[in-house]
Amino acid sequence: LSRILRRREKLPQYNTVDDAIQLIKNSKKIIVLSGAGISVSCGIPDFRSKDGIYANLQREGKFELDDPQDMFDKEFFMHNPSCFYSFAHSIFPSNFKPSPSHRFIKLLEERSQLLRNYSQNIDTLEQACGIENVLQCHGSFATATCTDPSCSFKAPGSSIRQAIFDRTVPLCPRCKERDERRKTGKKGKPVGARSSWKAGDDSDEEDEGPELAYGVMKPDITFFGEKLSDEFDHKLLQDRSEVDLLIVMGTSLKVAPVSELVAHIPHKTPTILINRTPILHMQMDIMLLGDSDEVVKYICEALAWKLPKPRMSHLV
Ligand code: CNA
Repeated sequence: LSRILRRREKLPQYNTVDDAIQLIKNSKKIIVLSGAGISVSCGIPDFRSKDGIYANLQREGKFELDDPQDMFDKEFFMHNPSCFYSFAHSIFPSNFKPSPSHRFIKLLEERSQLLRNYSQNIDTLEQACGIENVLQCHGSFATATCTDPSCSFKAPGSSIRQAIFDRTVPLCPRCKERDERRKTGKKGKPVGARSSWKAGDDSDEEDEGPELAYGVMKPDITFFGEKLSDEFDHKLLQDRSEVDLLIVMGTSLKVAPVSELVAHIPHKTPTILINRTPILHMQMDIMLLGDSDEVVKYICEALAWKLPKPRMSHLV
């Protein structure tokens, strides 16, 4: 559609790799919409590739999920947090290094060409790479919050790190303290959290119907069934009038509302997709198909740009 509209309005058409290179060279307000694909070369699988997390969860079958998406579903988590915590160690940002694709985004920022990086990733590799103008649309492991809405205790992600690697469920220290006080004051059963939750333990302590995981610490990553922060809408509203190029990188654009960003920017804004697989449900002006690291290296070579050295300053 954007092509047709642009043709009708006699706006320039963009089709080739050279067009992409010139657009990247000359644009001053670039939005980069990135996804799990740009962290695959760092050793973090994406969701939907054939060797991604969903396929692995299905293949291994050890978590007995009806749908692999349940692993990141809020309602499922509230019934069975131990399932997520048996698995979370494999995606927790620890020794991962930013990829050339992250460094390319940093380079755009250093060149004052980056309007904003809208990242769907939760691995905090943007911060590790020193990208400042980033919005982590789906949150990150940098912080964690208690699932009990009457508590909502917030702590740094590092406070649940050990539990993640031990594959146990981290309980909220504030709720634990409150429960202790209740117990000693003999004021009855604590609300929600079971004090002895362990990975793989999904037995009910008492047969009182399904118990919800109140009083459990949950990393501040957006699960299915959770709303995005208002910041996404606010920033997009602000950026859509300024953006002069959209680069979509390493994402299947299957997760709304972030995927809708593409439709919310003006149709005259050129769009470039850098991805291993094509995207057919949304119109892009130019598709550069392949590993994003290789594509950005090619672009940098053509422009005689040097990728910045990776910085390693982990948030978690
Ligand atoms: P996705 O749906 O798994 O899509 C990933 C896309 O990247 C696919 O289209 C792949 O073809 C493509 N791809 C894979 N490897 C490469 C590569 N080397 N170079 C270029 N493209 C590649 O993941 P999305 O990001 O689209 O989905 C959004 C989800 C994924 C968000 O909610 C994230 O939180 C979630 N996620 C994040 C991480 C992470 O933080 N690293 C990892 C896994 C999932």
